[in-house]
Amino acid sequence: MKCKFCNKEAEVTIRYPRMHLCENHFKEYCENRVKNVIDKHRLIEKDEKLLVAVSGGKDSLVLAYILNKLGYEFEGLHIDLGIEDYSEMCKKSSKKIFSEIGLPLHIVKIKKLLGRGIGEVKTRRPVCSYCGLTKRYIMNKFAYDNGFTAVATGHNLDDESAFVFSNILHWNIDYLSKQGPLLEAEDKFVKKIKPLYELRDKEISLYASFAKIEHVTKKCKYARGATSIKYKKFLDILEKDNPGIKLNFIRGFLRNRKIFKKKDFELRECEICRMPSQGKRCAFCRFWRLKEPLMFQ
Ligand code: Q46
Ligand code: ZN
Ligand code: ZN
Repeated sequence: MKCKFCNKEAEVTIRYPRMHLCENHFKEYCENRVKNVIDKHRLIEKDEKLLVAVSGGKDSLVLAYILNKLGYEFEGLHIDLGIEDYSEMCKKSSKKIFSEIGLPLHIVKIKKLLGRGIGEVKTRRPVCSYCGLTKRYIMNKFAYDNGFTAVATGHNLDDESAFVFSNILHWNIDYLSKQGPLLEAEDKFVKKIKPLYELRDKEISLYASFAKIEHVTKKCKYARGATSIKYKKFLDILEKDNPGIKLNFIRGFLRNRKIFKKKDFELRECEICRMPSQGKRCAFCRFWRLKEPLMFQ
């Protein structure tokens, strides 16, 4: 089978939109998809001071690689979660890609900052729940303290369709109203963007292997049993018989998202860190029992 755009043998078949592509045209197709999402949703403004959060996994490293290829200027942030050799591998892959693209990478070490790594806190709360809280808080606070105007993350089509699907299933309207490739800045919350919003998991893996992007394939030991995996598997079954269903689901959701609009919470300032909070102290300062704010300047 020949590539749709040149005479070379096709290496990849995309089922929706259906086409056969050679390696180079497949990479170009992925890069164009990212560019289209950025332009369509106006994710990156002209003078944006952009921070790209990288975990060491394929998604965020492909994101950094493609944004650099598309000519965007940015700096990276890697959060070292302190999960034994897994975190060491993640840090190594993140450093490698940033040294290859020649852009600065900041590394924040949770253990050094908070005394314990993820998984070392005695709590009834599931590890992934406080890991997520910690990552979201640090990404935003680091960006805010250092004058970044946007934070990009590597969430892809499979992550986002599973997230929307599970939240519709449970009618978590609060989560749905603000879900999408762009979350505008508000108060001390820096703008969040997801340029890989329309790229599939498999496409990103293939891109990483064609572009020879070394990334961590080992799963974090706490990932087992995450409910999002079940929803992803279910959507994969649907996609198999109905190519394009995830993309159409997520695009339809964005067109109709306003029906989930809920009144915003009144936010006040956390008495410890002065970041927006629903209560006297924000969830992050409460969980880590902080007496002083974390500062990243
Ligand atoms: S790193 Fe953290 Fe994930 Fe590990 S502890 Fe859970 S949330 S699984 S993306
Ligand atoms: Zn080709
Ligand atoms: Zn706080």
